[in-house]
Amino acid sequence: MKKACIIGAAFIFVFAVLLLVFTSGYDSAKDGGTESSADVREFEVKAFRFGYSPDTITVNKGDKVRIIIENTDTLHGIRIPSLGLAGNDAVELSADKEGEFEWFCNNMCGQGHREMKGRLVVS
Ligand SMILES: [Cu+2]
Repeated sequence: MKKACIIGAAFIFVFAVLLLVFTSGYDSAKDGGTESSADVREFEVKAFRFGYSPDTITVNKGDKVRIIIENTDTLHGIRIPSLGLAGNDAVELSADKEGEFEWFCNNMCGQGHREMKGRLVVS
């Protein structure tokens, strides 16, 4: 009978420890998520026939970046083929790789479409 009590107490102890580990792990993951979403660097880029303003954005390696695209005359968007990204209203990325990444217009918008270019610089 005494042995059963000890086993029962051990179970309760293990359960309490697991609960503590689980809840503390959950809290820190939640805090991390909140922090990272607050740390996103936002840039507004105007897209027009046939260019971007600004046409160069410079960020630091490791930054979380959101480029918000304001299509001023018709639908343009941004496409960054070297990063496999494209968006009409916004492009989001983690700038994990250093370098210069050229972007292009994401939608056929007229004769100057192919000349529409910009640059994301990660240093
Ligand atoms: Cu275009």
